[in-house]
Amino acid sequence: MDLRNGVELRSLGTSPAAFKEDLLSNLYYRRGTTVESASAQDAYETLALTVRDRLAERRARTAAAHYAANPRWVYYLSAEYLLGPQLEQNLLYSGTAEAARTALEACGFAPDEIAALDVEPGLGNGGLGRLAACLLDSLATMDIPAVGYGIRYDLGIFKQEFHDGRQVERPDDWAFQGDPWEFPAPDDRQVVGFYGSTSVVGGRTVWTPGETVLGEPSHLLVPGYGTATVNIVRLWRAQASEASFDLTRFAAGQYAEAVQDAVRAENISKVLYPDDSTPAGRELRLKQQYFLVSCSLRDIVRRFRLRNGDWADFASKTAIQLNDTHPVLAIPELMRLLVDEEGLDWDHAWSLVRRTFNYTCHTLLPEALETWPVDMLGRLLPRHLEIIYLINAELLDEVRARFPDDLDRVRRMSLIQEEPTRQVRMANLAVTGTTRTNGVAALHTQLLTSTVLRDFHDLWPDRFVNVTNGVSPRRFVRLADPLVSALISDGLGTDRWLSDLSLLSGLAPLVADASFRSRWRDVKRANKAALGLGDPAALLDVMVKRFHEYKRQQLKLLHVITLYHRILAGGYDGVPRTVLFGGKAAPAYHAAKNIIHLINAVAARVNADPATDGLLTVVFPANYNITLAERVIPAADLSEQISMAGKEASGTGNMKLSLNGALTIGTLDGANIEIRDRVGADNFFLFGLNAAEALTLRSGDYRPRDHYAADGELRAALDVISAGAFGGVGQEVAASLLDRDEYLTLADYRSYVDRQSDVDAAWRDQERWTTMSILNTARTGYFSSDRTVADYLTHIWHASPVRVDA
Ligand code: GPK
Repeated sequence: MDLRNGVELRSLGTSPAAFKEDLLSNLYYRRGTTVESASAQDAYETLALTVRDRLAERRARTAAAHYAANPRWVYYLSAEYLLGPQLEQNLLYSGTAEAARTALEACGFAPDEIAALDVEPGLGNGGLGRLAACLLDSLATMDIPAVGYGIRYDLGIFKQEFHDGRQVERPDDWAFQGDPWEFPAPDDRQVVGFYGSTSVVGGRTVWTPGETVLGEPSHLLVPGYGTATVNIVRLWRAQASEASFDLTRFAAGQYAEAVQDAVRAENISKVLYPDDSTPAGRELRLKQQYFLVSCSLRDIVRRFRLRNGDWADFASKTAIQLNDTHPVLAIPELMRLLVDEEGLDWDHAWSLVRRTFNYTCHTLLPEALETWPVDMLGRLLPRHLEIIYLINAELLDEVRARFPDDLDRVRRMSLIQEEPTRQVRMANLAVTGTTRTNGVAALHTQLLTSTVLRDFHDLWPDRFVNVTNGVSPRRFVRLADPLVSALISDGLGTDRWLSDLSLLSGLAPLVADASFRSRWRDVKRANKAALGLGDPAALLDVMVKRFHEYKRQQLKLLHVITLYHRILAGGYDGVPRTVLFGGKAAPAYHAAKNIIHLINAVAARVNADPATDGLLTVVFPANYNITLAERVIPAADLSEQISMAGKEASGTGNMKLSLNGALTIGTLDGANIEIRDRVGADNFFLFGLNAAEALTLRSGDYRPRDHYAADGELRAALDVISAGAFGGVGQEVAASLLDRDEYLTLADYRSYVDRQSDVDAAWRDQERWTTMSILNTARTGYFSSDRTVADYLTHIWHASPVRVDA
């Protein structure tokens, strides 16, 4: 392909010989060492460069094609990305996995040992961050010109360790060896302002910041699968400007003081906030959010100007998706750029802003809707607060015009909460400043529009749409489970399902084929053996996700204790199980950390008791992350999706597990409902209250002790916990369940435990189980993030593919 500057790209070969030649040349010229003296780290970094070069070539073609097309771009703004390990992905997408293995071996390196050095960038907390990564994967696969913007945290999500069963958090210095996948782009650095004051000069408002920080970008390649498109994710790192080093103080021996301003500046991208679904009310977090927004918008404007001259075209060339409220300051920031810096009139600017942005909401927990103290926001970003007030005045005029004499509605919808303290409501700002607001599963969108965002839905019903989440089949089927992927391709006679997951429906007739069923079982068994936790013949019962009381790991634990009691009572008739927990709790979330501690205590007791041998094992590998998810998910037989109905926005682990052939036990919550609709009620273990029933019970006088009194097994389980059989932590957990039980754990206990007996019955008939398992995979092709992206394109982004020549 002829690039813009007339340079013909040479095509790097993907044969083992060509790969080996480049591997050696990179080892000599770029790593500066030799085969004889190379360490494993040298080999890893050289391998990464050799693979990266092959994608970089496609990236250059992609950039040229995009530049020529001047398309509408999709920009994804997200404070979190959980990209997962890069090496295996890039080997697969560049088609060099085999060549690399052969070349490494020929040079005397051990491929598996070297691959193990790949560190995943843990730049997110949980579902929201992984969804962002899956959407980027699908955007590239579908040839959509797109850029993800985020923060390059020095320290990612903490490493979880268990000390005496308690969660201990360790810093995750993920890039301390350097990150071979990253391209720094210092020329594109931006200057970000904070604090200061505003004044009016010649009719225009000017903000004079009191402090400035540099944002330095670097990018990672985001290859599409089965296409030449390679997009990027651009991550910003805070850097102190030269002026913040105080040479005078340094010369005077005041070393700490000399660098204090620089340290403060660089702290902005130092660490990912490890909260999940709860806003951390901290000024540094607000600084992070503005830092991301300010750098990214300036970059977007720079890119727009490369091809366009007229602001009137901005919205037709730019679709910016706000991933939850974290980047919502982009709304006032773009108003500021357009009105104050570019001199557009307010109404024109507002029309462009509203047509550029869209907003995805990921929660229903009222406590998770971000608000910022007016004082803090006004001090940190004085001009933005003024702009928010101006937007609010127009909003409230519209509300009063539509709903005269409804003062309470005006109060509820205002961008400013007055009581008990003055706060800016970021979700209200998000809906007001965008074309579309979407929920992430059908039930979620319905509950959003009827509860937390109801007033906005009354005013602007057309702004709301549902886009059900999805997951990347490349990462979570092909990379995670090569064995089942090969079997699927064999069964379908093609591997095209990897970019058209609806083809999985072709597996359904194969349930009638006894040899296919037996191969399917063998694969599951092999995956369990490879995981190496528990007996591969036992049912692997998996609950992996962040720890949160609404997700109800405590309910699963009550079930485990009940099974243990049944075993101790003798004559146990349940099937052998390995129960696997995985997940982290926010460091400040005391109740969730208690549940982790209690699970570990119960596991220690159960596993040490010879009575449970061959019947029940409880495992809790520490530090659940994408790397571990890719080993656990393909091995799972049973997927636990047991949140209190009406609390889990969607869930995406539920999709990954079902796609890999695990059966679900779950409530009618989030995307569970859509999964059940597709796999069929017979292939899904449903239990518990639905969202309406849960809401009714919660708003009446729910009395958890009535369930305790009425149910002997439940009582026995809670009694041993309260009695301190698993340590003092148990008393706290039991008291919280008996006294409050915010998430109706006790109300759903009996239904859950009884449904687990149906799971046992299904498992005993292995042919039946295998049929159900295959049908789960065959019927969940809908949950590909390719379909999710297609929905965003149709309903929200209205952007088109640009093909890149191979
Ligand atoms: C929702 F609000 C949040 C949050 O702060 N972090 C997060 O991971 C999750 N989420 C939801 O809890 C899931 O139900 C959902 O599937 C996921 O976001 C992606 O939409």
